[in-house]
Amino acid sequence: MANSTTTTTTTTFFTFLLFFSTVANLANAKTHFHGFVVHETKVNRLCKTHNSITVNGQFPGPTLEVSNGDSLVIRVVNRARYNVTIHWHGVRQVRTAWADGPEFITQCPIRPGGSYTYRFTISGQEGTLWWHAHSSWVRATVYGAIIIRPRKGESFPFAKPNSDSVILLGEWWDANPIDVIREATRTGAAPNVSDAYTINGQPGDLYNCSKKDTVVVPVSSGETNLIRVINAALNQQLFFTIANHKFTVVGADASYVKPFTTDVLMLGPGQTTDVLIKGDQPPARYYIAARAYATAQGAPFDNTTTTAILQYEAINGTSSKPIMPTLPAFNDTKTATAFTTSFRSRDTPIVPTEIDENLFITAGLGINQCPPNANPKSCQAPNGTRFTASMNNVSFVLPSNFSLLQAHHQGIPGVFTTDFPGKPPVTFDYTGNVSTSLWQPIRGTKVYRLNYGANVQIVLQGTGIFTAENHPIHLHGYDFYVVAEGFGNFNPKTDTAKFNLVDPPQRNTVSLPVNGWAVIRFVADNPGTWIMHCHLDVHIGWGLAMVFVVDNGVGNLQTLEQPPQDLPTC
Ligand SMILES: *[C@@H]1O[C@H](CO)[C@@H](O)[C@H](O)[C@H]1NC(C)=O
Ligand SMILES: *[C@@H]1O[C@H](CO)[C@@H](O)[C@H](O)[C@H]1NC(C)=O
Ligand SMILES: *[C@@H]1O[C@H](CO)[C@@H](O)[C@H](O)[C@H]1NC(C)=O
Ligand SMILES: *[C@@H]1O[C@H](CO)[C@@H](O)[C@H](O)[C@H]1NC(C)=O
Ligand SMILES: *[C@@H]1O[C@H](CO)[C@@H](O)[C@H](O)[C@H]1NC(C)=O
Ligand SMILES: *[C@@H]1O[C@H](CO)[C@@H](O)[C@H](O)[C@H]1NC(C)=O
Ligand SMILES: *[C@@H]1O[C@H](CO)[C@@H](O)[C@H](O)[C@H]1NC(C)=O
Ligand SMILES: *[C@@H]1O[C@H](CO)[C@@H](O)[C@H](O)[C@H]1NC(C)=O
Ligand SMILES: *[C@@H]1O[C@H](CO)[C@@H](O)[C@H](O)[C@H]1NC(C)=O
Ligand SMILES: *[C@@H]1O[C@H](CO)[C@@H](O)[C@H](O)[C@H]1NC(C)=O
Ligand SMILES: [Cu+2]
Repeated sequence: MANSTTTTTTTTFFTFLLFFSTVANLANAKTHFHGFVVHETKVNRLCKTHNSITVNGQFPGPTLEVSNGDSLVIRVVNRARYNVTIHWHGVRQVRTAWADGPEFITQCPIRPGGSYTYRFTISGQEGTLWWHAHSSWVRATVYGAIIIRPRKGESFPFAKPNSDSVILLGEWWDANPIDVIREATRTGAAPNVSDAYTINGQPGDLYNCSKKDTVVVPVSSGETNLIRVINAALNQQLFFTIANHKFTVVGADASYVKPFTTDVLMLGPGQTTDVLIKGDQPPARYYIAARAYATAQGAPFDNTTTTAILQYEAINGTSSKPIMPTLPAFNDTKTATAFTTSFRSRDTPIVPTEIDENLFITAGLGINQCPPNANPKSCQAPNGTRFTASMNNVSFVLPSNFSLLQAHHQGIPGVFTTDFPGKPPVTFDYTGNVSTSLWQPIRGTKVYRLNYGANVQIVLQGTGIFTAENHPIHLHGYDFYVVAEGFGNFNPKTDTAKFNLVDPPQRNTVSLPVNGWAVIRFVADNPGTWIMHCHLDVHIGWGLAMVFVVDNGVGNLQTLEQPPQDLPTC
């Protein structure tokens, strides 16, 4: 199946690197060159063969292994029939917003037959990130892991594990995922749910025709494995567990955390969690399993379970039946919350305290009424409507003639407006029974402008419009501190006292609790146009997004680089 093609090996250019910094150990930093050819490949899953879009014929795509401080040069050639861009999820892209990837935000799509070379440097991040297509639903099969190890001569802030493995959780449709989203765009209804979840591209034992391909993760008695878990699913938060084994969580979203132990992880799409597991159980075969954490009341979801097998070295063959773990109930918000509130930054970071921009942003679904003369086929959400979603009542619309970054950089008018509201236009009981008169947002390509270096706080407030739901909110270009989260409506009088300004975790994707709120802080020290969106692709398509335009600061080091020569045009 996987006819992997050339990925160019690592090369070092000392002279090139001298540009970046004068830090002595940078002489160890490397530049990694890769070629990503996006094309159709036959992939057989659930007893059927599909022509899936892949990178280099691999599904999941190639793993990028780098060290903190390294640079990457990745030439992407699009030989597929869809527009494609690649996003390096969680990579800060300091001054290199042109390489971030979301279509129509930082670049126009790479059209079929086109190519684009992404150039960026990893700085100050260690752990696990990932890359994925950021165009329509192409990322259903176009994704892979990014492993960032400590710089040469530096070490993990924990005993060196004996082995290191990646678990990419994905979602599989027994259909062309692009057809699935196009159908939903046409009808206005929710897209079909997936038919399987996957671990490293394989559904596992519990699905038809999957047994012989089930992923096996080896473990040796007494040894410690570092497992890098990534939720690459399109639309579903997932619980993750291994029978009879405990996890020690050591990192998330490429930042280290104070180690804590747990039996189960919950990851929203976009999030990564690095865990240590010990081979401390009787040699046997144990299921690794993931299934949905589903919070939208009454909404259909894929309720299947994906598995892989943790197999002790001492066990021969595949005869013994693996031991199955118990997974939390699909609606076990208590377990999800216990997990998400256990994170503490490993070190004592400098959390911004003097806030320059105090924003309050609601996030939730909505309903668009159809005009009386509309074709009923295009209004198949409940009661002849169309689904939508918004932040502060603005349903985000992508531009089509220029990327926002180009428009911003070149001063092209008419592509966006800078009137994204810093607070909800109407105050209401966000998590109560919201009057249907408030359900229909406006549409717009509205951005919020930030001065370079501004200290930003955002209260993200979920709404109960149509149905409350947990939303994984992802910010491009930044890691932010999650200083607090809670249920109900955020109350500044009582909730501010609960902020953790001592050791809050740094993340790029926060799990916004169902019918609740989360407060994040960051320093706007990276110029560019940065989208903040729900990482459930069904919601981003409905407009659950907004964009920050961060201005340049003073001098070169605070200024966006010039656009690359080969930047695609629209
Ligand atoms: C979505 O599901 C419906 C009902 O099962 C099916 O008829 C339709 O073909 C599916 N759509 C796609 C694009 O697979
Ligand atoms: C497996 O195949 C059988 C027979 O075709 C079918 O009845 C069953 O629903 C399938 N199970 C799954 C999980 O798809
Ligand atoms: C999944 O949903 C189907 C129907 O939608 C139901 O028949 C089945 O029992 C559910 N499975 C689990 C594990 O809840
Ligand atoms: C596994 O196989 C090896 C070689 O075939 C054999 O020496 C060993 O005893 C086997 N171990 C178990 C636990 O069956
Ligand atoms: C979770 O779902 C079960 C049924 O599947 C239901 O009995 C229970 O009340 C639900 N719990 C919550 C917190 O919604
Ligand atoms: C649909 O209309 C019915 C009858 O007017 C109403 O009871 C129900 O709440 C509506 N549902 C939605 C989702 O608007
Ligand atoms: C770009 O598209 C927008 C929206 O369609 C339009 O208003 C604007 O004039 C266009 N800008 C240029 C320079 O073509
Ligand atoms: C929500 O409010 C509407 C209108 O006031 C009312 O008809 C409906 O019964 C309420 N629903 C709930 C669950 O309280
Ligand atoms: C959103 O804006 C529309 C149009 O002005 C309005 O009808 C609706 O009530 C607003 N909803 C909220 C939640 O602000
Ligand atoms: C592909 O991108 C171009 C802009 O670069 C756009 O005009 C076109 O509509 C896109 N195609 C699809 C199928 O979205
Ligand atoms: Cu969402």
